[in-house]
Amino acid sequence: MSIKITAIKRQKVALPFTHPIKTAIHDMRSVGCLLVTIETNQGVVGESYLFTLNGARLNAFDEMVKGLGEFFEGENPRYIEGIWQRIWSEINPTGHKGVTIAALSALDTACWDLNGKLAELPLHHLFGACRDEIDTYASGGLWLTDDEDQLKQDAKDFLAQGFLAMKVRVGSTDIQRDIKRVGIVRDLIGDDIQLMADCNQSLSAKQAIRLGKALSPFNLTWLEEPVSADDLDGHADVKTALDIDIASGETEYTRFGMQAMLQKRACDILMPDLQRVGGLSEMRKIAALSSAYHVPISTHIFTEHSLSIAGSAHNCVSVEHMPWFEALFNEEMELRNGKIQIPHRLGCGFTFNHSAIAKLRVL
Ligand code: SMN
Ligand code: MG
Repeated sequence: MSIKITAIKRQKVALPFTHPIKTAIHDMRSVGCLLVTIETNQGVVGESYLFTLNGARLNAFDEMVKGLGEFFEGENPRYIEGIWQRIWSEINPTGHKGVTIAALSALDTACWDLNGKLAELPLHHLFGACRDEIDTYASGGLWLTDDEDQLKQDAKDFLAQGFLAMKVRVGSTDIQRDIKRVGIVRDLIGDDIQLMADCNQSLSAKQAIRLGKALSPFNLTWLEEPVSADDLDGHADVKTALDIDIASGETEYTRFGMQAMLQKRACDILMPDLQRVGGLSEMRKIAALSSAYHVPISTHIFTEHSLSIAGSAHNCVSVEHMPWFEALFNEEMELRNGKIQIPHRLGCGFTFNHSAIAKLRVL
């Protein structure tokens, strides 16, 4: 019996945070997730998800997954590249950024999960592996809303969990406050732990250069999204003016968006986001494109589902560790000596925990 996709199932859940948190541009109380399951005539399934902050406009994403899911129904999942291209052509009038691409991303990644299971391989083995563990940094804390005590507590918690790197949010309207906050974290963690700082696009190029210079005593691993994601020239100006590496790319879509960033020399480290790039198919192309520019990549959020890229893209230097979605899965990410172990389970290696999901509030 040849393998055939029989249905695409969708489910909406909310994962509330313990308290509201902020970056320079995000005000967050929860994430709303759309869980996507591809079913087949052989019982094997592929799973993935997308999310919106606070569950905002999740219904629009749900509708788009429903619409694009029709391209998968009745198809052989092994022809994933053909399905991707048919969808790319079909969505031309709707657009090659935003909701269409997020929906395509979730379906594509679920289809890769399915293909890994069919091949009876972990995805990094199917893609061609280069490593079994990857550097990571703790990102689920050190928010712009954190006061001095909370910053210290978050940093202590990260160290206790075994992280050797962490990211602090900056980009507030008060540059002195940003400098102070980075100093507090650096003092607490010492010189041997890596520290990154994320401006979340809130600064002008001049402000970012001023902040970057003022932060130079704190030996940051990178300064992230210093200016508006649309301002590639501004990115390049900041990158040229500062010694510190500039990381960016989480807001950009598909290899075409990344190509523009690379051509403009907008960053030292490219940060593709699985939901925004178009799924694992597109993420692999972006890793290869970036390597042609000698630019390393570090994946954005989606930790569990980006590990196959970390295990197969030689120029992937780290993954962001975001714990927000852990409750969705039966399996846990494993941190050993500060590195995430790339699972040797089949497909993406993370399966939906249906009993836990049933208890989450369905939106
Ligand atoms: C970020 C993005 C989206 C939500 C929260 C935080 C941030 C990061 O830019 O890179 O972690
Ligand atoms: Mg960021």
